[in-house]
Amino acid sequence: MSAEPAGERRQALGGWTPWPPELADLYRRAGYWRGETFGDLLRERAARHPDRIALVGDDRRLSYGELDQRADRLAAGLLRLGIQPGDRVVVQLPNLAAFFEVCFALFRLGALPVLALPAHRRAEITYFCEHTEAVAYVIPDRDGGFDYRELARQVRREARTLKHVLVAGEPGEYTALSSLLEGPVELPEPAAGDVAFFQLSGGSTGVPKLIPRTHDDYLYSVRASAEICALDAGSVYLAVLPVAHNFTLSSPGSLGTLYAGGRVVLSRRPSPDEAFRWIEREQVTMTALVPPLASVWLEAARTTRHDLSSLRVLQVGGAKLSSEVARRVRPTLGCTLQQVFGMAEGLVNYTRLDDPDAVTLETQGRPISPHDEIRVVDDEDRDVEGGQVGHLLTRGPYTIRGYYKADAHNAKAFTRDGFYRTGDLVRRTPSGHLIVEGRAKDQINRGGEKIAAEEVENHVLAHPAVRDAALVAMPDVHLGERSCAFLVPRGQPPPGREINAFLRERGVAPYKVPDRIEWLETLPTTSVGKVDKKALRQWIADRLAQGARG
Ligand code: AMP
Ligand code: DBH
Repeated sequence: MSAEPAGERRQALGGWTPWPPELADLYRRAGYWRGETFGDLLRERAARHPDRIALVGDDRRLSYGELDQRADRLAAGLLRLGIQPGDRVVVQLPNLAAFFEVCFALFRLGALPVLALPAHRRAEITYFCEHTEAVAYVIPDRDGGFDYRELARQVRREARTLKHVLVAGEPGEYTALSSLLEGPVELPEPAAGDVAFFQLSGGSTGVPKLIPRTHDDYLYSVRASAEICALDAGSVYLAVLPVAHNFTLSSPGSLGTLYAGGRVVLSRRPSPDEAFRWIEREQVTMTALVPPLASVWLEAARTTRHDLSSLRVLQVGGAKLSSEVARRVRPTLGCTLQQVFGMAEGLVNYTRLDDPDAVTLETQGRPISPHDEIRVVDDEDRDVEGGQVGHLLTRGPYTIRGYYKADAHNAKAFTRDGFYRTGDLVRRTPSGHLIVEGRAKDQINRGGEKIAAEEVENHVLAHPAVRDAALVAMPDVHLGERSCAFLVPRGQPPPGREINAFLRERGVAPYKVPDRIEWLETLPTTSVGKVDKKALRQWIADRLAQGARG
């Protein structure tokens, strides 16, 4: 454990923006940043209750003691392999216990996990490897019918710094994680003020953005979240969404549950079939879903044979939950709804478990911390009148000051005084609760999966038959939004499926492939000559509404 203040120590890792020293001091004095690392946390819990079960999943049950030991032994093996403190390792694992073994081993070593999602493909993974100069890439052998070994072969051809591919599963051509467990060795002690890992942003620009999170700041958000959600040793948290996602990991998620000494249950798939079985079998008390999944669960719960009565809290977040669906949670599942409006960049808002129904059903909660600074501003960064809709800006003890190695973008994504421009349009109630009213960023929120329009447009523009491209959101009853690509052809437009096949070929994650393609002769522009995406959204929404009527 190291209580050394980050500002007074040379950062091994460049390319990230620490908090200003005055604020770092304030966050330490307020007791938010405690100089504790994730490695310390697990060590302490394992010493206190070694035999208690920490993780359940893929037919394994790991106690706190076992997880702690395996993290140490894996760290030793990784070190022997040549992975050094400060090295970056892209981790792309589904909901397996191995995810935690690997992350805690890297935390102990002071190497930095880069948390990819299982849905990412060659384009994203290669970019993460190159941008972070990663030395290793960790994959499952197969998951959900997809062969990650083949993906690793492709990534390896392009990512020059990559030295190792490690696999959770059958070894084959790659090193199996299980073969790396060695007798524990003396490990370096990372400082709590250092970057612990990289989280991903849904982004709104051409390339995905990486979010550097320190032990100090992330652990504060985890600890405070566990308190807000009243987690304790009796809590059983079911991870349904990918474990690497910020929501599932930290709000309070699996890390919050481990913090509280509870049990984390890992569901490989989010379907009610599998999840309901886990809820009954492990007496799950809490889980977290995106809105479309919440609707599917509510439908399935009406006729299920499984006993779901252990469930006390259902969290819903990642995209706006309609109050109609919100209203069905208690009558159908008999548990408390908690709305969660968060972002991997930091700020997380929760409705509190004892909030009145009006707040829980109609708002997206309020911030974790008394030191979360919130501003709601107009287009010129002037604070709006109370209760008006405006852009949400925030800074605080667990909100980043800049993306990793992204100076040009940071100059736009943060104000000069360090507020993060969330890109969300919100309204603040007199009680300080936020209501998400829309979005100003160029992004599609496809049922909680964020798609950066520009990133997809760039991929589409690489197709020889496409002259111009604009990706916009279109309304969808199930997912809230889906993506529609408006394309201008060079000559004869090819069939839309050819464009989509082209994107898959380029290794773009499937959720980013446009749900619909419309060909136009030109893209409409605004008076200042920018593509008029508002008009395109309106056009496709009208078109869909007509279709629904007619
Ligand atoms: P990211 O920055 O990729 O982690 O995505 C965070 C974004 O997801 C937020 O800025 C919002 O746009 C969106 N989001 C998350 N939770 C909610 C919610 N409960 N309601 C509406 N939007 C949400
Ligand atoms: O959507 C998100 O990114 C999100 C949602 C809820 C998040 O990062 C979080 C909670 O921490």
